[in-house]
Amino acid sequence: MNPDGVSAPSPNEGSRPSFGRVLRIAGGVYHVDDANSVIQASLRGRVKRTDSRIVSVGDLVELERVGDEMRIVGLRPRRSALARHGVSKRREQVIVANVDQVAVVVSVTAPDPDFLMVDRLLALAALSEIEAVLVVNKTDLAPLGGSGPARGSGGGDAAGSGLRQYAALGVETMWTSAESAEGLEALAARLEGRVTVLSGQSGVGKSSLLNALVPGLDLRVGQISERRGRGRHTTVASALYRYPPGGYVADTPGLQYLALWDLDPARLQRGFVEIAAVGEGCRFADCRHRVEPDCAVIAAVERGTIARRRRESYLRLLDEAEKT
Ligand SMILES: Nc1nc2c(ncn2[C@@H]2O[C@H](COP(=O)(O)OP(=O)(O)O)[C@@H](O)[C@H]2O)c(=O)[nH]1
Ligand SMILES: [Mg+2]
Ligand SMILES: [Zn+2]
Repeated sequence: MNPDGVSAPSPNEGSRPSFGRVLRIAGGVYHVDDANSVIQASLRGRVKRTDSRIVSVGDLVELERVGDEMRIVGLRPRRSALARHGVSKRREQVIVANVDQVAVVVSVTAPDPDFLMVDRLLALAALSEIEAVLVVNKTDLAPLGGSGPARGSGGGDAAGSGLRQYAALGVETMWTSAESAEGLEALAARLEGRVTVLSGQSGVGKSSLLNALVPGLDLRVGQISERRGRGRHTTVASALYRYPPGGYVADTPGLQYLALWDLDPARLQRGFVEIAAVGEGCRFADCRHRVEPDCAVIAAVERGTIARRRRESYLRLLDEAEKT
C-alpha cells in the first residue's frame, strides 16, 4: 500500500468507479496506474467540461468503465505540484502533481556542479513547499585519500566543498555512485513510498541511478535530453515510473531550465533559507538584498556567514523574477 492509497482493492468491474495515478500522457491517452496494472484511459465527459484544472502527470484520477473504454471522470485534490508558473497560482501549468520530494542530482565532477542550477531547483522546491534532497553522484571519480575527505563525503576539491555547504543549510545530502553502488541503499530508502522528481544537469547520472535502482527500467544512458526551446517555451515532458518497493520516480527533462516565472520578487527569498533568516535583520522590511543600506544579507556575505555564491544565485533569480 503506497501512501496515497492507490492500491485500493478495486478491480474495475462494471461501472464501479476506481481510481489511479496518471503516469504519463501521450497523444490524448492517459496511462494510469490503478494499482493492479497500468491502464489506458481517455478524458471525456464531466472532467473535461467542468474541471478547469488540466489533468497532469502525478494526478490521482477517478476512473469509470464505459463500454470497453476506461474514462477519467474525476480529479482528486492535489497535495502539491511542480508547476511551470506554479510559484504563483496564475496560469498554472502543472508539470508533476502530488510530488513528495525533489532530488537535485549533481556530480562531483564530469560535469562540474552548476551551482546556479542547484540553487534554482532548491528554490523551486522550497517555493512549491516540496522537500528537497541533494544527490551528489560519481563519488567514484572524487579524489580520495590522505588529507582528503573520508570516503563517501565527496570530492576534496572546490566542487566538493561547495556541495558540502548545502548540508549546513539543512538540505539532506546523499553521496552516491551509480558505478560503484556507493550510497544507493540510502537513496533507495529515501525513494521508498514517496513520489520523487529527479532533476539536474545533463550527464550527472540521473538515468544511471534510476537504472541501478529500478530493475528493468532501462533508461538510455549518456543521452542528452535536448532542451527544446528556451525560457517560456521550454518543453517539460514528464513521466512517472513505479518504484517497485513503493512510490514513484519522475523523469522531468527540462525542469532544471525553468525560470521562476510570475514569482513575486519579494517572495523569492523564501527559496533561500539562510537569506530569508538573515534578511529579518535588514533595515528595510522589503529589502531585496541588492544595494540597500544596512542590508544584513550583504553584511553576512562580507563576514562569510552566507556563501557569496548563494547570494549571486539569489540575485540572478531576482533579476528573472523582476522581468516577469
Ligand atoms: N564514473 C561514473 N560515471 C557515471 C556515474 N553515473 C553515471 N555515469 C556516467 O555518466 C554519463 C551520463 O550518465 P546519465 O545517467 O545518462 O546522466 P543523465 O543525463 O543525468 O541521465 C554516462 O556515461 C554514465 O555512464 C557514476 O556514478 N560514476
Ligand atoms: Mg538521462
Ligand atoms: Zn537586505
